[in-house]
Amino acid sequence: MNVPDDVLDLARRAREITVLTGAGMSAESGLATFRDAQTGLWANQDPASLATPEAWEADPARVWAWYRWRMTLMTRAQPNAGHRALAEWSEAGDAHLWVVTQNVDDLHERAGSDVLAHLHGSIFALRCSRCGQDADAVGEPLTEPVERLDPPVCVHCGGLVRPGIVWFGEALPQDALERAEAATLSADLVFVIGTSGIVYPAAGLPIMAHHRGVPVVEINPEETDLSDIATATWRVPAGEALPALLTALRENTA
Ligand code: BJW
Ligand code: ZN
Repeated sequence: MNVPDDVLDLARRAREITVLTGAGMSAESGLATFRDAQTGLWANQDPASLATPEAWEADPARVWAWYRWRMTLMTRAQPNAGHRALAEWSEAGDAHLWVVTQNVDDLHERAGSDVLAHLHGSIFALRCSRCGQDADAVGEPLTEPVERLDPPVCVHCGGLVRPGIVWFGEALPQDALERAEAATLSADLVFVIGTSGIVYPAAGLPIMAHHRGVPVVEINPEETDLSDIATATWRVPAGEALPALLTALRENTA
């Protein structure tokens, strides 16, 4: 695959690169993106209506069943060629890469990347919804989806255990957001990969970079809310684009 000249040129010159990833990064690992049509038990449900504190308060067993099944799918999934190329680039290239992800899976880490910030938390980092203490009781593995499943109970206070992710209306982890902002401000290039760019404050990061004159490269098969501020756009899947970019960079420096 040919790498567009403008993308290659920007990548070749950059020394500090911040990479913001979204659900499209894991699509080629077989994980549905957040705004893809849901399938099976959740076919008629809007995921945004499940990812809220209100949905949890109203029916924790319904919300826990969804997350428990997604944990199973994320555990079964393997990092794809895009995750692996980012990890290799980070280790092998002249540039330093800071990976900032909105994804709640662990596929960047399993490919070998150090993730600077999980802006929306991790699905595997469970905590008590009442006292906030970390919890490790995930309950029985789920081998098929179910409509309802009682969440585990906190050993400290008897509250319900919830996934350690950020729902709509909840604050992002302050330390993760601060690290992501600092990396965005110090970057000389920002990649935005596989995100629709509609969820804030994450989508504000590349916009902030753009306003400071930092070039932004978007890798996404579709146009997004961030396309207008991108210096260069590359309309291909991440799992094809990133290995091709890494190969081209290596050829360039050989
Ligand atoms: C491919 C591909 C391939 C496909 N290769 N690409 C204005 C400013 C600030 C905030 C707001 C605002 N207006 C509204 C808000 C509030 C709200 C918000 O942003 N709402 C918008 C919908 C308008 N934000 C919040 O509530 C945040 N909190 C907050 O603002 O707190 C304030 C506060 C401060 C102090 C105290 C209290 C509160 C929290 C946001 C939390 C988001 N959480 C979720 C769920 C996480 C858990 C879970 O997974 O269930 O995070 S929502 C969901 O969206 C998930 C994702 O991380 C996030 C972003 O989605 P993403 O990754 O972009 O996925 P998709 O599906 O949208 O797009 C996939 C893309 O991939 C597509 O473009 C495809 O084309 C592409 N693609 N295949 C490359 N192979
Ligand atoms: Zn508790």
